[in-house]
Amino acid sequence: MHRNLHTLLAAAVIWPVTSLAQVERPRDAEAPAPVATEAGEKPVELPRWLERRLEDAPEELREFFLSDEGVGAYPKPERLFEKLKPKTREATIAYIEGMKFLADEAKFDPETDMASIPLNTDSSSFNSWKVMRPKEMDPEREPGPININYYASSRFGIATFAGAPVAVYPEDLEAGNVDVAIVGAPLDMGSGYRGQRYGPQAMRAVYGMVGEDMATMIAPEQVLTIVDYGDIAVDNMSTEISVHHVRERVREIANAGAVPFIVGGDHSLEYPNVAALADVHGKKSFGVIHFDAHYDAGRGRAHWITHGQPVYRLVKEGHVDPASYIQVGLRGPWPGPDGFEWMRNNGMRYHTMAEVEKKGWDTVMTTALREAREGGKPIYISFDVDVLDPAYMVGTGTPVPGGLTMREAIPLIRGLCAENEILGFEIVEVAPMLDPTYATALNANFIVHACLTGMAMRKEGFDDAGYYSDLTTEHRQPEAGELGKAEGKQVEVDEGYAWSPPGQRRAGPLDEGGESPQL
Ligand SMILES: [Mn+2]
Repeated sequence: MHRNLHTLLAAAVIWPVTSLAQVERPRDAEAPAPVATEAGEKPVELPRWLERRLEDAPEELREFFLSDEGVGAYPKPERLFEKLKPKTREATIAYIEGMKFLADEAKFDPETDMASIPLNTDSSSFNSWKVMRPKEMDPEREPGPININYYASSRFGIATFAGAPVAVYPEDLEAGNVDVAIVGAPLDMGSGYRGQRYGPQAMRAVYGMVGEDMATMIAPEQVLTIVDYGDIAVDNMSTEISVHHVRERVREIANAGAVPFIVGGDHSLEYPNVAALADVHGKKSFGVIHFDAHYDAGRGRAHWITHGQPVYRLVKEGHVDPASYIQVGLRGPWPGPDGFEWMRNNGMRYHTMAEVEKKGWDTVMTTALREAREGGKPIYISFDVDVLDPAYMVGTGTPVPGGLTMREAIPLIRGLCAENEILGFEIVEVAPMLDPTYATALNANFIVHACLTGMAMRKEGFDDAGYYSDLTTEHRQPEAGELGKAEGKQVEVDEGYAWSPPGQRRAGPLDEGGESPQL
């Protein structure tokens, strides 16, 4: 799904292709030729037998074979050599011609390919998807968050993120001194596995984003001013156009002094979200903690932005310093060695589930929490829900087994958000239509809740991931019960308690000669 094209091509080359006309060429005295691979890697030496077989091959073919697209496309060139070894010289040449044919066919051809996708700029509705209503059309009101619920309880009425009041404009965020603006971004065009556009509405529809956190006895909505900032408009025919607008809107939230919490949508949103915060707070001024089964630093594909490439583009454009980027939860088949070497070479930290298997959860996560703090920078959290095990997160496009449990994820997120200044948070890849239960949206809400709780802890002065409420984590018996009794705080037993309403007392079990009512 996120594989490098050349790796796919190399894997696909398993059949011989009709040999092209052989061209005689003078023997090259210089051998063996080093194979060009990624910068910094050791060049691969061709075995002598293969070197001899290629001596008479056309120069062009030989050059191709020694390039990044030939042997260089193979993470393990020895495997290719093993495959070629039993072949005849002619069959070897034919095989390499086949490789070259596929590599050439995959490239852009100005004769037959569209270099860009043209848009109808004559359309009178070109910007209609994102044009904002003039404020003169609104009824006059004081700026600030608006409670749109007609019930005192937020559980009914009109669904909003966290049951929170809504804010419409940056002035509302400023006037309300809003701490957290939760905003939807229903974009799923950056993924081949769609349905993430339904994430925001599903997460508004179920509970779990606020309320008392039992570990800390802190209810984030009582400490933080939280609003629902609506959904950012997207053009679900174009990721490129959409991310441009998302960046403008996230920037608007951060400029108004609120922390944006972006509910996706697919992971291509990380690019505009982080770039927007770099616009406001400065490039490389904050770290990113990336929770994901995948590293999402793919590159070199036809589309500049997809849900598999935001990390590379953020690094490449200089918005984030890879040395302040921590990846957590990676597993499954992607990336291969080249991806890990890229992360290593660029100073990026990563904590895979393989590392958890090797060292244990507590050790690895203690390290991750320490690394986040040691950066000393504020942080942005990018939470791709596929970091969770599919048992807890069925509704996502690219699930990978062997992930985090909710019991592991909640304290980790809570701790990160308590110990660090949070500049922004995104939760992406929630595709609720893939889940016939409501668990996907529910668990996604509880992840957001964990971060809101951490931010509330920090605001209350509890900025330590190890903070727990004594009340909920220690029963203190028997001393507590004895004290309760001495202070008259214990329940007074009343056997007739629920048998009849007050004032209409009828025969109950306490009344002599009476009969117990039949229930
Ligand atoms: Mn991802």
